[in-house]
Amino acid sequence: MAALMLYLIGARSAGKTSVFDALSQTPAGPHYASKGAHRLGTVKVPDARLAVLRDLFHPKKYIPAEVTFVDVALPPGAVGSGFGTLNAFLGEADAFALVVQSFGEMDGAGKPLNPVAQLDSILLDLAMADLEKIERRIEKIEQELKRGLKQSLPEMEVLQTCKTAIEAGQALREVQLTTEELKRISSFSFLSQKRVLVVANTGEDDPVGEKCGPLRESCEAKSLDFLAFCAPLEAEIAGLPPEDQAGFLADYGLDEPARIRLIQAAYRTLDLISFFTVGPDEVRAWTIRRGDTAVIAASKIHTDLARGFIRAETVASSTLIEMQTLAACREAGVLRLEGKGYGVQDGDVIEIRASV
Ligand SMILES: Nc1nc2c(ncn2[C@@H]2O[C@H](COP(=O)(O)OP(=O)(O)OP(=O)(O)O)[C@@H](O)[C@H]2O)c(=O)[nH]1
Ligand SMILES: [Mg+2]
Repeated sequence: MAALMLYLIGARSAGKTSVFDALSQTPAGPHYASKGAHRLGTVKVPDARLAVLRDLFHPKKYIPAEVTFVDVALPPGAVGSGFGTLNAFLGEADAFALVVQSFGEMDGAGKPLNPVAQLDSILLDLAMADLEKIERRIEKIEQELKRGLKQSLPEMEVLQTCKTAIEAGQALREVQLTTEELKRISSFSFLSQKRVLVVANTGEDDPVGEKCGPLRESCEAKSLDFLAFCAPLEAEIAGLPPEDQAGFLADYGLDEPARIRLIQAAYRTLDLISFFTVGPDEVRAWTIRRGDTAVIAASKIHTDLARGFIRAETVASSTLIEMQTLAACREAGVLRLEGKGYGVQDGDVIEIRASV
């Protein structure tokens, strides 16, 4: 699967670039790639289960899952005005990390800071960009209908449902659509349909976001994941040699970097889960979508494994960790033989049996 990308969005000066910098920071310096004026930071997804498996198998190679953050170079004024530009720049995102300024007194526009209003305004921008697209498409279809062309009627019905929802203040991700309906609008890449992780960029005086109550509640009401993240502090932590990090965290009353939670939350927001393959050569996490089947999982490893798929030998990583070895799992009868249609669970350890 091509790397799934979480785009950082938010109001002017909310701290998008600072969050990106903190995520890309390593003790050896920042690590990211560029795509035009956009910056792409691919980071490893910390996973305690995978780390334990590494300690059990002592593999030559250890490969965690990855997720990519994008600091989009939007033209000045793109957020809060031209919806067309938003569509052009954000359509490719798989999900959003919406950074909300939660430090200081004034926002980037020089007005008194109001994080809840800032969140609502960005969410509204996304919905309005969709509405504009929907209305334009509906007009086109109406013209077709006048000429007696009815093939787009089913699409029109879905678009009307979406339009009504947005006008009632809903995001498209909240609208219940059937698989068939979703398919009819998939090519639009609607922005308010994408999942959103809200990142409160807090001040250094509030690293855990104690002052973020109203924003937190607003996110809860909207069923959006919420996370407090102090970008400059996290950048500093990530830049320290590992042996110095614990002491630094303790000074701030933190038990682990928020960066870990942010990356894990991003992975969940993208609706991704991991399954693992283990052995003396390699302990590795593979990324699939929640609900993907065993044969899709096999295809991630190799197309031949999907083609010749016979069975997926499967055990939950928690069980393997308890029993220590695959042989012990097999003996105890907890190593299951699953077929092509098995819905892979997050943290499954899988060995594909295939005729190749
Ligand atoms: N005090 C404080 N300042 C911050 C924090 N995060 C960002 N800033 C400052 O806020 C300003 C804007 O931060 P950026 O990270 O560039 O924000 P941005 O959202 O990328 O801004 P644009 O891309 O210009 O819209 C910079 O001067 C940062 O130093 C923070 O957590 N605390
Ligand atoms: Mg920026």
